[in-house]
Amino acid sequence: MKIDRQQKYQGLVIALQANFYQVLLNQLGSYGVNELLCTCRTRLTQRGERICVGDQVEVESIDWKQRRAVVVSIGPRSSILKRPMVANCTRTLVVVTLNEPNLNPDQLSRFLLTAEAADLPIDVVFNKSDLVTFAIIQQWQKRVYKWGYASFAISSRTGEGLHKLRKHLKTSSLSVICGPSGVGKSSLINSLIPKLNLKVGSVSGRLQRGRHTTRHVELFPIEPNAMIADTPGFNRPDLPDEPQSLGWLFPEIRYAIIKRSCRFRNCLHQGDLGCAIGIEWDRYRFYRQSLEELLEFNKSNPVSFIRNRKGI
Ligand SMILES: Nc1nc2c(ncn2[C@@H]2O[C@H](COP(=O)(O)OP(=O)(O)O)[C@@H](O)[C@H]2O)c(=O)[nH]1
Ligand SMILES: [Mg+2]
Ligand SMILES: [Zn+2]
Repeated sequence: MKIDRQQKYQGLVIALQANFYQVLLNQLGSYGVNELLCTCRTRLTQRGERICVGDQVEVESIDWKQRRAVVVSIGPRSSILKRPMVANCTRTLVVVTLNEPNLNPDQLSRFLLTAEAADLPIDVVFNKSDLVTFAIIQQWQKRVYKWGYASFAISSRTGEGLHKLRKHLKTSSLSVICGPSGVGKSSLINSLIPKLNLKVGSVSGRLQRGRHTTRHVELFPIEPNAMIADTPGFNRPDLPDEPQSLGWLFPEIRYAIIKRSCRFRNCLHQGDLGCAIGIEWDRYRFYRQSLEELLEFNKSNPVSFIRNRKGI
């Protein structure tokens, strides 16, 4: 089989596994092929470039019969979400449940911080609405609204609330679904794209932690120009690197500072005199705890602190 070495195609990385990249071509190739399994030109990895799901890439050395090719360059990125690692996402949905598993507000906040660090629009999704009363959901929706987030109450089992969510997602080119395991992320994608039939796991045992069924990040189309990313669940996202910039990841702090700034520019918002934020807000305890964790970590890892400060 002759391989055309010159022909170049552009596409979107929709999945990666080990050293292979699944690339969805922006236009159909020979024999109607639209997906290629690719390796990556060694020069790219030598330069330290890392291909992520969501990257726009250029491929060549295409073997249309075997559906294989080689990635030769990566396009510029508009955003990067660190964990799950996804490039060019335009929205994050943090999915949680109030029951099976129970909601842990601090865990939800850690997911929100990761999404904030990527500077993306964020929504909270309360799944499994079939398992709790409307009043309880409403209470939580009001609470996260005060934190600064819009939310959706849905059930991927009964279909409740899905229509509104689908409409919302169609306006975004790449939405990433993240959240703890077992909350129904894969089930949600299955209900949004019924022909998909992704594997779902059941919530296991007394600990009510989900079994990790989804092992890789993968993109699926809701519409031709609106992709959605299923991601493996993980239960404790890392905090961002810098204590100084932690506050900026809380909408409550951002909004307060826009109205009136703190007396000192390097204020860490711990309720000191001259701080414009104060301590009378719902997530203050979580904020303080996260700040202390970061300060403690940086004290015991001075090298990583220096590295973080340089943005390496
Ligand atoms: N009652 C109820 N169960 C759900 C709903 N969505 C998902 N589940 C169940 O929750 C479990 C975990 O689902 P899965 O999609 O694998 O969660 P993931 O780990 O977040 O991807 C499975 O047993 C699903 O059947 C829902 O809306 N209501
Ligand atoms: Mg899953
Ligand atoms: Zn302050």
